[in-house]
Order: sequence, then C-alpha cells, then structure tokens
Amino acid sequence: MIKGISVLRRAEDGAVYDRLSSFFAAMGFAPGAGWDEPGSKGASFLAPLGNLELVNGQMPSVSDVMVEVTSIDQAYQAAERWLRADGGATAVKRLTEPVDTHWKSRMFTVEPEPGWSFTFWAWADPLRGKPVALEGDLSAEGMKFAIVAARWNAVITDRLLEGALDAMLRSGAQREDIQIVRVPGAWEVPAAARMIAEQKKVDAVVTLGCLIRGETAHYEAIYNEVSRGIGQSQQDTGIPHGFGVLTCETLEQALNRAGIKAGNKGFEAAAAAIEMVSVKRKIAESGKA
Ligand code: DLZ
Repeated sequence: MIKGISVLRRAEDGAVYDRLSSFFAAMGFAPGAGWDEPGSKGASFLAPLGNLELVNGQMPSVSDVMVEVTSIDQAYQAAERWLRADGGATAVKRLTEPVDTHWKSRMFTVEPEPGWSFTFWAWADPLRGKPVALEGDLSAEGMKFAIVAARWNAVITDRLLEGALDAMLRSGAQREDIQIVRVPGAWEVPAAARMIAEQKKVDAVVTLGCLIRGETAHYEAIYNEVSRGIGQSQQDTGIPHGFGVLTCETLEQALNRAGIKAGNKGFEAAAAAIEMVSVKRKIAESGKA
C-alpha cells in the first residue's frame, strides 16, 4: 500500500534551511505540513506526482532531485528571479541555461545554495508526459473538514461518523482540523452544512444521516429535500460536500452499510470529499498553466 515518496535532505544551518524554503516556495511548490519539534524541524514541499526511477543505459547528467514542471521557461524565470533577489549577478551564475535532453525535453540545473543542486525539466511537447486524466489524490494532509452528522438513528450515524473520521485521520488529516457538528435529524443536515460551507473556513464538509423507509413518514419528500439541499450547498459555495446520508429499507440494511457487511458510507463520503478537495486544487492549478 504505497502512499508517496519523500526525498530527505539535511540542512544543518538554519539560514540555509530558510533560504531553501524560500526558494522552493518561489518555484511554486505547495507547502506540506512540516513539523517543529524540540529535536528537529522540517519544511515539506509537495508535488502532485512522484515516482522512483531506475535507469539502465544512458543516464542524463542531472542532480539527484529532478522536478518536472509544466513550463521550463516559467520555471527558469522564477529561479533566475529568486537568485537575483537573493545574491545578485553572482548568484545567477549558479543557474544553467535550459538545454535539450536526449528524451525530447528541456532542462536546467540550479543551485539555490552552493552545493545544493536541483534539476528542473519539462517535455518539449507540452502534451507529452501529461497524465491522461486529472485525478484527485487521497492525501488529506493539511486539509480542514467539518462533519455534519444527524442524531436521529444515532446507532447508525455514530458508525458513519467513526468511518468518516477513520478515512480522514488515516489519510493524514489532523484531529484538530476536523470539526464535528451534530444536528437533530437528516432534515437539518443541509442547512448546517451550508452555514459551515458559507464561512469558507473548511476545505470540505461531510454530511451524514440515515433515513429508514419503513419508519419514516414522508420518506421520499425528506430524502429529496436533503439530497437536493446538500447538492445545492456544494454547488453554491464551491466547497466539496461528501454525501453520506443512507437511505435504507430496513435497520438491518442500514447497519450493513454502516460498517457491518457492505462498507461504511461515512468512510466513503469522507474519502470522496478528500478526493474532491484535491481535484478542486488541481483544476485550479491546471487553469493557471
Ligand atoms: C421525523 C423523522 C423521521 C420520521 N425519520 C427520520 C429518519 O429516519 N432519519 C432522520 O435522520 N431523521 C428523521 N426524522 C427527523 C427529521 O429529520 C427532523 O430532524 C425532524 O423532523 C425535526 O425537524
């Protein structure tokens, strides 16, 4: 179950650590969570894709960290700007001109700090090397969530809540970044979800409830309104809403879909919300390219 790859570099000197952090931010890396503990601190910089590559045969002359970018010229300009601001014309000498590679791309190497070398590259054909589809990741690191859970049928919704929390925490979210809101029943879920989403303080809202047909008068009417309200809140606010409202014929069916036999709808709704936050970010990013 591989989740990602990390390249670690020790920057003993605090000034070097700060300057490299400033460089990677200037190059457009998304900031990761990082850490600051008594023994060490770490700055993390995220890339949407990562891989481990073995080469058998012609090996390009590159540094051991290769960063693929969508535009080599823009990356080059960003690196040059940063170097010039940091150390003037002398610093710019640590940047090589972009050159063609033997694999139909262009690359340059930069040393933001003497001895710290990074290669940036891009396919010459802008359509080469692009993933066939834009897809979201399942990492929730650094994301903020609200979970709106109905109290009605709590024996079910508590399990859905456990499932949603499990998905978020296992995907890297922090417990303090997850706000839980309990409302009386499924009917109240869309209104609460909307109030939260409108504040724009969370990346996604996960909605949880359980309607059981046999025991619910006006079942269809309630269900239609709940699903419509949640969908509308998502569309009007632009904040992804995971839909975890169960609609079941019987209590047994609901239990099965709340973690007993047929998955946990709360977990699925949270995973979908995480993925949609990532999709939203990638769509925004691809619009800038
Ligand atoms: C009233 C009611 C009924 C009959 N059934 C359910 C249900 O199966 N699931 C659920 O979440 N809520 C139910 N409710 C409560 C309504 O959603 C709502 O909370 C109340 O009507 C108060 O507005």
